[in-house]
Amino acid sequence: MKCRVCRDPAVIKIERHNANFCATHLQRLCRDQTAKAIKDYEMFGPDDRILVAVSGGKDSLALWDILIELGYEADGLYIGLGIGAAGEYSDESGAYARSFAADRGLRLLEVDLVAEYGYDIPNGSKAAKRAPCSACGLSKRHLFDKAAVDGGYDAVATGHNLDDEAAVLFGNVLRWQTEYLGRQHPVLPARNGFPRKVKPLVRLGEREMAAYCIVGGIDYILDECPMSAGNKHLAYKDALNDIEVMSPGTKQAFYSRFIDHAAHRFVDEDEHGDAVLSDCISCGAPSSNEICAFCALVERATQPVAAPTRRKREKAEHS
Ligand code: Q46
Ligand code: ZN
Ligand code: ZN
Repeated sequence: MKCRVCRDPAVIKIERHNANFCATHLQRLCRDQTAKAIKDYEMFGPDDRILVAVSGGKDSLALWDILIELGYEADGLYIGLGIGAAGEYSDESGAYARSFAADRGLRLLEVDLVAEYGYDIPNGSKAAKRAPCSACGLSKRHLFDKAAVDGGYDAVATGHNLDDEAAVLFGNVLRWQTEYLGRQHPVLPARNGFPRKVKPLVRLGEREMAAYCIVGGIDYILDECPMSAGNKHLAYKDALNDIEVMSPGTKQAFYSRFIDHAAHRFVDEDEHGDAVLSDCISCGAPSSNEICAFCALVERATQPVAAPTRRKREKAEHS
């Protein structure tokens, strides 16, 4: 197996390009594909300051590395979510993010949910009666937006890759959730007081991102989030991978052609897109209600869990 570019021994075969790549040319491919996505979708310019949402996983660390290699000014933000037994999954993820930043002299901002807001995702989501990923997504979105606005960043960049985005698109299409289809574009412009959001890795798959980290000596947390079990997107990814084996390139075509030719048709379906917002009376963030969804979540997540009623106790004892 030889590299398509230099004929040295290859480290990866990428079926959808019908080509093999050595370590050097895999790195170049990943950087070129990211640069192409940034340019084609007009994500940001050379003088923009970028805030990278860093989880300690392969995608976000690879993204941060690539942006720095491409010459962008990019800081990271890690949010401690308190996930895992005694928060240990989050502690470990944070350690990878910190050591990546320290080794390269990069600036990593941090927010800790427990220390600063009084709840973690496993317990807070239960108290607020929300699915963990829903409470987690809401918390992360709010805190990334806030950090970007407070820090004067021009865009928030996340490490969503082609597999992630194709799986979300697949799920939205299966159920024809047209209001979500309008928000699948890899660039959401700044509006209503929210910062611009971009996904520069949409031309790269999960395997390439893992290989990019391995050949570049980027250590990342290998375990999936323990709360992701049962997540429908994992099943959608598996289904798309089966199709990809039969027909390499389908995943990329499914996603890119939708974005390039059809996504604009659904923008008006996003009912929140042009809503007139006021300031949350608690935190000042843009909100369609008096209190924003995040502050409402914090309020519910930090409420002491009510003791079970006598009826529930008796039911539990007899079950
Ligand atoms: S971290 Fe959070 Fe993910 Fe874990 S709880 Fe769900 S949303 S799966 S990207
Ligand atoms: Zn090569
Ligand atoms: Zn608020």
